[in-house]
Amino acid sequence: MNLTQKIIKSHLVSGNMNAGEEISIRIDQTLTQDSTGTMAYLQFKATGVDKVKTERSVAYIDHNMLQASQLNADDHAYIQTVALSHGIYVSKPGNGICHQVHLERFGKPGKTLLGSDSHTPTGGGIGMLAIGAGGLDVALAMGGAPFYLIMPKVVNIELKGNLRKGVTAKDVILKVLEILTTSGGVGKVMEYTGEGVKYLTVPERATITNMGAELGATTSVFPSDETTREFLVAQGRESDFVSLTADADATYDEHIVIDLDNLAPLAACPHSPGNVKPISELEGKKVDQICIGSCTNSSYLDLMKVARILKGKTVSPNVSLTVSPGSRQVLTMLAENGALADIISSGARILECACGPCIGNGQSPKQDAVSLRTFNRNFYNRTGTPSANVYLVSPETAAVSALTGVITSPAGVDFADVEMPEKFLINDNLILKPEDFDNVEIVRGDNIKPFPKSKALAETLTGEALIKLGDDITTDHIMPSNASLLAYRSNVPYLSDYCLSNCDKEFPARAKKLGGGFIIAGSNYGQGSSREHAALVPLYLGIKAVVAKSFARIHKDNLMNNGIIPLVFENASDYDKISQGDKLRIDNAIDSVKARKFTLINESTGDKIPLRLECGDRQQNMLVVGGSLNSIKH
Ligand code: MIC
Ligand code: SF4
Repeated sequence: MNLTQKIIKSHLVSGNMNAGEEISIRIDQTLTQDSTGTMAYLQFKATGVDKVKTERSVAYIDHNMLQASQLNADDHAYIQTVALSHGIYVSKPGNGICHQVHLERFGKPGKTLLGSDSHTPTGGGIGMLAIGAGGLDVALAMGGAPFYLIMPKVVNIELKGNLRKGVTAKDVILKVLEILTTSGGVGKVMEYTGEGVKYLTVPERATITNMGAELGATTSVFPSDETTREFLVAQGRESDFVSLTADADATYDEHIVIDLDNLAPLAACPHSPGNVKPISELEGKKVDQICIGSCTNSSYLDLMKVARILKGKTVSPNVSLTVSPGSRQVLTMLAENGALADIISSGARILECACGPCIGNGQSPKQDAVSLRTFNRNFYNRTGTPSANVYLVSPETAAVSALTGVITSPAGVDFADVEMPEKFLINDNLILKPEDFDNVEIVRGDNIKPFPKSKALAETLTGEALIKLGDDITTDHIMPSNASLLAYRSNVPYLSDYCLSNCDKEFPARAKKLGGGFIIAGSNYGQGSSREHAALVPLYLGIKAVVAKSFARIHKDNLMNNGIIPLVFENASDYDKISQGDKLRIDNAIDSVKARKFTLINESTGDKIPLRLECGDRQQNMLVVGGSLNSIKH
């Protein structure tokens, strides 16, 4: 067996491990973050379960930190109190980004982790099967329910050789994105093997598994080996180590070889992580802003390299450079060894240990800016500046370019090597343990509104094609997140006025006026975030079905969990037979769900369009009763 199969087998609750069939697995650990957490905890409460049933569940507060009004602090207080009262650990604001902290303090090789954030696969860097999901799925897993997924195909990514100086783990995952594109991982797990693995530290492996989310993959995983053991020893957690690798005769569904020796620095160009070009083709482009950080590239190792490059130098006059350390552990270590002083002295602005600019929570660049970011997503308008162009690069490329003011390759730049520490600085005093608190009173501020409830499926679905979208629509298009909207993540009615506003500002008003209808889309609809709001808000607006050429995994599950039917064109060319404003009808919806075959009648043109529903038996039943929570009540 390969490693993916081994971990799945040891957690299998139902189903057969044949790629494409629905299985369910036991979840050992969960994580939530604040911008998906408030909803997830409201949903957890709706299950009626008192204490979580997992080995470890952690609620992180890391996304929404601006506190420009009381709203953010209301969310933080709700999460802290609701989590502690249900047996969940809390990582307080300032402790760091969920994925970085989880890797440092909680992740265990061979365990399963379900997180209400699409970059949960970061845990694959330490040999976990770590999967991102909507808040409702995470809420159910906290309550002890298994997690349902389609048994993935397993892609072997074999790493040959070793990286040259200036070429990084970020360039490895950018290469994989160049090969597979942003939908090439759907229904698959990326499993890394080969001699190159042993040269990659755990944080570097985590960069690769983190950004594997951009492939649309179920997750990505590295073996747990001597390097993993050393990392856990350095985190004071040697007892959490187990050795895990694929069998020598393991088989895979696909095989990709990446020759690390020949890799060059790369960048993902606007507006997709899959739009990859060599840095050599971009060199000399003037840069206005550089942001170093995010769950992809903010480890001790990353920021030490940045400090070495910046030491004794000054950031270019045209560039605004920000650095957000991934965790308080990283920040404190940099402070203690003097590297922080080197970064500050260069003219960089130090932000708190949080997602910050990555989710558009501050640092929106100026009009038409070129922004270099070490993050994982450069979707249109994610920065909050629609005209900005974001390039995703490694911390080395970012630091070197900050000094020159133009995109510059770090290959050949001389800076002192950085070693992994033998001991990390361990201070868990910002992690609250539920066992230390009795009778916690849940604090629920006015901003925290109930989540919308879906109804049982009607026999006939009618409505207009409210909008017709192209390919690769992201959840940042469907439910934008920026500094002004993030504070309303627990207020679906408020958010509904911004649904799809990145595509068409009139959409929310139209949907409200017409009492809902259909969304028509191209391929890979819903790529990106796990935010369930991209389903809850359409549910609130009365969206009955989304008809697309194909869907991204997490968003499709979120739609079904909330009773919205994700339908796929039987013939992709039928996409052309629907225009915005056409009157659409589906008869016999319940039987169609059971048959997984639908006929969409376009009353405006007379066309009858065959559609299919790609889902398992469980999801069929769920759609009929109107979503996951209704199904559980039944
Ligand atoms: C993201 O990187 O897009 C986010 C913000 O972390 C999201 C979660 C969210 O929208 O709250 C994700 O990756 O799932
Ligand atoms: Fe936070 Fe950005 Fe990572 Fe999402 S991708 S968890 S916003 S740092």
